[in-house]
Amino acid sequence: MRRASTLASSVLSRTLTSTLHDGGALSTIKHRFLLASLYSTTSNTGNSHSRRIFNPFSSSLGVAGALVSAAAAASLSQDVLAKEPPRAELVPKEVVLYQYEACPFCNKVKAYLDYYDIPYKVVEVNPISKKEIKWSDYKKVPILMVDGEQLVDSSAIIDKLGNKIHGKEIVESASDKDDDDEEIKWRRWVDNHLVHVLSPNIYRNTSEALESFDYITSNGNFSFAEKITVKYAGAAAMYFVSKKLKKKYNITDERAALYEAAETWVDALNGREFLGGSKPNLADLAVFGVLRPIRYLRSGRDMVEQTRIGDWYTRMENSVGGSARIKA
Ligand SMILES: N[C@@H](CCC(=O)N[C@@H](CS)C(=O)NCC(=O)O)C(=O)O
Repeated sequence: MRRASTLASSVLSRTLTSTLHDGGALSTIKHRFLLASLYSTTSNTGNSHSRRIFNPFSSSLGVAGALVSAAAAASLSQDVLAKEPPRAELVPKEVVLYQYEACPFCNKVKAYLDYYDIPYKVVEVNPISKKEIKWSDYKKVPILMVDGEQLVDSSAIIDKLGNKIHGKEIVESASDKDDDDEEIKWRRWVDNHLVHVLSPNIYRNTSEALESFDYITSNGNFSFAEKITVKYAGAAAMYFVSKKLKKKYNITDERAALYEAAETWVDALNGREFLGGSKPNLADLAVFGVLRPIRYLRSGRDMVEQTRIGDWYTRMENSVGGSARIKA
C-alpha cells in the first residue's frame, strides 16, 4: 500500500513536473503514459481481431465492431485481400520489436510487418523502468532488431526494412524524397499532425482518460502495483496534460480536430480505395497504424460514426489481415 502510494505520487509528480516544462517534457509524458501503453497488447495472440477483443474497451460496441469487420472482410473481393509478400529469401530470419503496445509509432511499424507478413516477436517495454531496452543507447520505442541489426525511428525503420525486403541496394529514405511525392507528404502528415491530435482525444475527459488508462495498464508491461497506481494517477495527470497538449498544438476542440483529420484523409483518397490506389501504400499503412489502437476506444468509435473514414478503415483491416506476430 505504501509502495503503491509512493509509486502513485512519483508517477503523478513526474507527470505534473513534466507539464511545467517545455515541449520535450510534453513528449515525455506522451511517451510514458499515453503512447507508451495505449498502443500495446501483451497478449500473445497473433490475430488482429483477438487483439481488439482483448481490448477491455471493446466490450460491447468494440466486439460488435470487430464482428462486423470480420463479416465485411469475408465479403471483400480477393483483389483487395491480395498482398504482395516479399520473396522468401529476402524475408529476415529474426525480427524483434521493442515496443509499447499503445505507441502509435510502434503500431505504424506493426502495420507494416503485418501487411507484409514478416514474422516478428514483440518485447513489451516497461515505460517506467525501460529495463528491456537498457542495452540500447536509443531510449525510445520502437526499436526493431532485424537479424541482429538495430533499426530505430518508425519511418526510418520502415524505409530500411522496405529496402531489405524489396531487395534494394540503395537505401532511400523518406527524408531523401521530394515533398511533392504524395505518399511522403501524407506520411509526414501522420508524424507531424495526426499523432498530435490523438492524445487530447483519448484523455478528453475523466471517463475517456480512465478508459484509455484501463487499456494501457491492461495491455502494457506493468507490475501489479504499477497497474493500479498508473491507471488512476496516470488518467488524472493526463487529463490535465491533454489540456496543455491542446494549447501546444493549437487545438481548440479535440474531437473537431480528430474528425477534421479523418475527413482530410478521406479527401486525400479522392475516391480511390487506398492512397496507393488498389493497394495500400506506406501512407495508408501509417494512418491505419496510428489509428488502430484508438479505433475501439470512445474517440475512435466517435470518429468512425461521425466521419467518412470507416469504409477505408475497414478496407485497411481486411487488407492488412491478421498479425504476423509470433511468440517470443
Ligand atoms: N520519431 C520517433 C518517435 C518515437 C517516440 O517518441 N516514442 C515514444 C513512445 S510513443 C517514446 O519512446 N518516448 C520515450 C519514453 O517513453 O520515454 C518514431 O517515429 O519512432
